[in-house]
Amino acid sequence: MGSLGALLFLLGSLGALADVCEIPHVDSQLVERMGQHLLPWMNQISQEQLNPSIYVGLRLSSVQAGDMEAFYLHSLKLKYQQNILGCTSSDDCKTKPPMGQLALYMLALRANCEFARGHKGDRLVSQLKRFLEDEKKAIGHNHKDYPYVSYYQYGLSILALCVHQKRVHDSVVKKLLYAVEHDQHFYQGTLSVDTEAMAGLAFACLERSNLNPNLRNRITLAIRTAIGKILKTQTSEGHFGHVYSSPLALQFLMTSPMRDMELGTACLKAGAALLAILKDRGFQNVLMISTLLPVLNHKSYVDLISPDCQAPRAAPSSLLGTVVLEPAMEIPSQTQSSDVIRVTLKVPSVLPPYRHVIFVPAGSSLEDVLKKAQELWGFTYGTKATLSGPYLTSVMGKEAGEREFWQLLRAPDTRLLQGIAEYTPKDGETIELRLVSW
Ligand code: B12
Repeated sequence: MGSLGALLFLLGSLGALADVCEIPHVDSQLVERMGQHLLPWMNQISQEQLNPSIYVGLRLSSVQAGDMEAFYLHSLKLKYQQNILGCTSSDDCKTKPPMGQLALYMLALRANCEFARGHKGDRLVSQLKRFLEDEKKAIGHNHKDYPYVSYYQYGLSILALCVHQKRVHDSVVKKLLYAVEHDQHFYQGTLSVDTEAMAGLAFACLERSNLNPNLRNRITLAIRTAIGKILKTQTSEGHFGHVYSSPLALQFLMTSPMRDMELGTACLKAGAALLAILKDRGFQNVLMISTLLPVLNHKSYVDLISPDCQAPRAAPSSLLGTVVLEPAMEIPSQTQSSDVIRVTLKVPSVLPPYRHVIFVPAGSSLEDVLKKAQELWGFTYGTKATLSGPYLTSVMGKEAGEREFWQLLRAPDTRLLQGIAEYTPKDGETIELRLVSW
């Protein structure tokens, strides 16, 4: 081929790339480095730390964790199946893992090419269906009330049942359709990109599986609506919403067979922005990494409808296009220097309001600041373990009530994009903990 031919070929392939949702090529070393972050978590198999999202992320990615994968799935089964079988009445179930986690566990089973079958499978399916019915009732006939838990977990549960080819009633799907059609995934005036993307993934699965044929046209339209809304959130750097909502948004956008220049260009830009962050070692949170890994492998949760069951796992590292993870020689830790920084901690939502200057080593997390304040300056707080890390539940003895939460802000009014374990305040910052409704 002459040089003009080569140029035309290149332009042609770039053109083809830019009208469907694809991201730029990712260097396998970068993917491996990110996968490495999951290994220490896979060694923690205490009930609290087990996270089905890790397993799903790995199985939809080009990295493999060898024998640890099978062992991890086994631990997940022990945890969740014990819970499912032990849960006979809805009262029992209050102390059990949240339904969204059971949904993620179902995704993990499917990622291992298993269907929810038999006594245990049936229990799992009926629990999720019951959860969806309860949520549907909470939303109410006129769609004006809120689900008890969240639309995010509502969408996730429909998705999980769908990849197992389990049909939910049209009335259940209609609530999620209505939410997308009527902008109900907004919070404090901003679209929750993750919630919209999760709904989109559920619809994409339903559309492909044709489980609710009566709603087919409405589902197709809702997918387009969700795509349009997410595209509108793209920032000048390229993220959908912001850096941490881009991975799930991309998973959803990648499911679209639509050929559209705006979509193609937006995805390339979002992918390039994520890669720049990756090169800068930007992702530490295990949930985020496990959501991003499939994207880097051009996959999404919808691929769990028919996962690749032929490809060998945990085989030699020479498998074409795959990387078998080995523990890194040195696990990078948070860089803490001998410099000391000054952070002001402010809690106006309690009486008397709390305000104190705390000195911590540079590089400390917000959690370190809270600990120091608790140790030395009369501050108290409580957390609960979640799949995203420690979630702040109470401050100065005040527990967040139903539909309330302790919001993390940098003064005067910037919402933090990370939780207490990951956010590292800068010298001179004021951090506010504010009790708000959501
Ligand atoms: C719904 C939701 C909320 C709800 C949770 C209440 C509820 N009943 O669901 C509300 C609005 C209260 C909320 C608050 C916050 N959220 Co939020 N939230 C979500 C969302 C959309 C779904 C979570 C979920 O159901 N997961 C599925 C279930 C199965 O997993 P789970 O572990 O059992 O779920 C629990 C935790 O996720 C926890 N949770 C929710 N948000 C956060 C944030 C952090 C940092 C932690 C540790 C836990 C946590 O609430 C869930 C229900 O109990 C996720 C999006 C996502 N991709 O995960 C963002 C997400 C987890 N939230 C995020 C953030 C930043 C926050 C806040 C820190 C915002 C702020 N500035 O205050 C606060 C948490 C502050 C605190 N007190 O510690 C980020 C975390 C990014 C990161 N780097 O890790 C995410 C990923 C959104 C995003 N793309 O930016 N959130």
